[in-house]
Amino acid sequence: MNMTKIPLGEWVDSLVDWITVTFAALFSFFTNLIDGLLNIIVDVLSVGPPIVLIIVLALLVGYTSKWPLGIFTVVSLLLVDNLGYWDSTIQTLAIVLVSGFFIILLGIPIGIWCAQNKTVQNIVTPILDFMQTMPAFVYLIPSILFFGIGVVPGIVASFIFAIAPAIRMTNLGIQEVPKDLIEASDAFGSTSSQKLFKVQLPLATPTILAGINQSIMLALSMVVTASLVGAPGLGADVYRAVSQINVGQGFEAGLSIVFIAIILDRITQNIRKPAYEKLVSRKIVLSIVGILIVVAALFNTFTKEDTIKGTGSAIGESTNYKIIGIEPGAGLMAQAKTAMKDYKLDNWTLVEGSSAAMVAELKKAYSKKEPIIITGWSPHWMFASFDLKYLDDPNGTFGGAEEINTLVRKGLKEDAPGAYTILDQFSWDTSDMEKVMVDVSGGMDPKEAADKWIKANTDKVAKWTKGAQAGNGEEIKLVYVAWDTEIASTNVIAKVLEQNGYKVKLSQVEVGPMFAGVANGSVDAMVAAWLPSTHKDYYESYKKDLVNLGPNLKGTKNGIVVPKYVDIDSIEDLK
Ligand code: PBE
Repeated sequence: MNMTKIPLGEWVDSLVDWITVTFAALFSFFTNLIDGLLNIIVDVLSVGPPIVLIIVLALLVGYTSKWPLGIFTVVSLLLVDNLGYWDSTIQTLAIVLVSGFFIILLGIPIGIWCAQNKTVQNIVTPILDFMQTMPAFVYLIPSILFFGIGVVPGIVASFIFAIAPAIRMTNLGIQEVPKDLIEASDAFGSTSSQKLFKVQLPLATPTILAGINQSIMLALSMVVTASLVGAPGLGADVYRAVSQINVGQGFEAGLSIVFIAIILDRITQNIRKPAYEKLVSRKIVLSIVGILIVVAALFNTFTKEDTIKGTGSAIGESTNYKIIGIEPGAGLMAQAKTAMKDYKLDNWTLVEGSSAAMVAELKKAYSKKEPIIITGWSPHWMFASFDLKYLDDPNGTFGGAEEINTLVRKGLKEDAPGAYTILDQFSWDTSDMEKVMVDVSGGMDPKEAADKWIKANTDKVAKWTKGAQAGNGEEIKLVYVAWDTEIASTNVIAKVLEQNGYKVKLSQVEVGPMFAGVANGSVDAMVAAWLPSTHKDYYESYKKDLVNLGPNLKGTKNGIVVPKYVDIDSIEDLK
């Protein structure tokens, strides 16, 4: 049956476009609000040396959940600090606290409303089901467009993902209040707000708190996902570890998340009936915590002023000292970090995320002619779509022109000689690759774009397949990272292999796994090794276990890129 596809995706696209434009002012208000709140919390949490916060948290955990857990808190947080994850931990705590704040602010009133009004409940319940089951990744996409790359889209996505239990449990808690108590309070002629605040809410508190506890745990579970769009913290450490297959770092950062989870869980679970309530009343403890927060905040506002002034550059001020990066494991990111050291860009941060998020951010800034600084590489379609320039790199940190190499697993030559020959002979020019990239960036399916290029370049393809024996439906597994360059090349070579009798399976992975996969033979080949500089580290660690078939493309370039309207020319101008 040949029915036209319902353009649901297109509709959502145009809806999101429309929202992005129409509510731009509102979104930038929220971005600033959330960012501001987050900064305050980070400042407050890091007001003294780590041990201050460790002691405060330990006392709080001990007070709510008995002294052994207090000691556990001290030991575990000292370990986190010792391993070097303290700053990340603060970031993660702050992200969870901000999401938690908004969850409480909105979740409880909505829950109450649901409990009081059947219609509202009937409308809200399916929405909550939808929010909880839609994969959380999906929220990240519009969030980047609305709130830009960084921590804010991560917080928004966590909020959407995590608010449901708070609403549901508030609703449930209130509905579970025994009927006779309600009748009694009605009989005494209490108004509905008296009934709510004096009877329903107090009785529902345990259930409500259980909901908040669950919501906060869910928000914490989102930190790794949020790091894909540039949220810093322990989640970013885990993501970086995956992307570079760094088992040790992954374990350390993961363990730190576990500690934070235990601490937050115990505090929120037991705060209603603290273990030592008889010794010190809850009111006193909460007041002390409140006073500490206020003192820390005041201390910050008075000491902060003069640290920022004097070091600023105009371009730094207007971009918030941010360089928008890509996947944490990319060679380009390692180069950018080295460049920041070489050029002494101490007060700048390199935002980790993904190539797609970086491009989204570029598009957004470009349409408003706002300054933006990104990590970039060529060939790339963005140079055709936007007026961009590389910043001069007088120190040569980004290396010179490079080649993209084809790497295959050992033994492929014997197992699939035809595929080996084609992979070996595969080579094209930047202009070829750009044609495929432009089509893909314009919305064409990568497979289709590859097919189109192949049809238009039969002579080139004939050279690749010359003398190659045809396959017999053997499976060839190709790996690649979702960089625009690699999406283009991998799809083209995949199609050519298919046309020559192979069954090709493509897997999209992170950088480290791409090299590791070819080296350990679990996949057959990749056409994405940028050498000699970009992927030097990966290549050095895996080269003895793989076969290098040489370059498939020459003349690539990496660097720091800005739109032409940005008034600087060299990386040195960022200082
Ligand atoms: N790149 C594109 C990759 C290689 C391909 C420059 C973003 C990297 O930095 O690892």
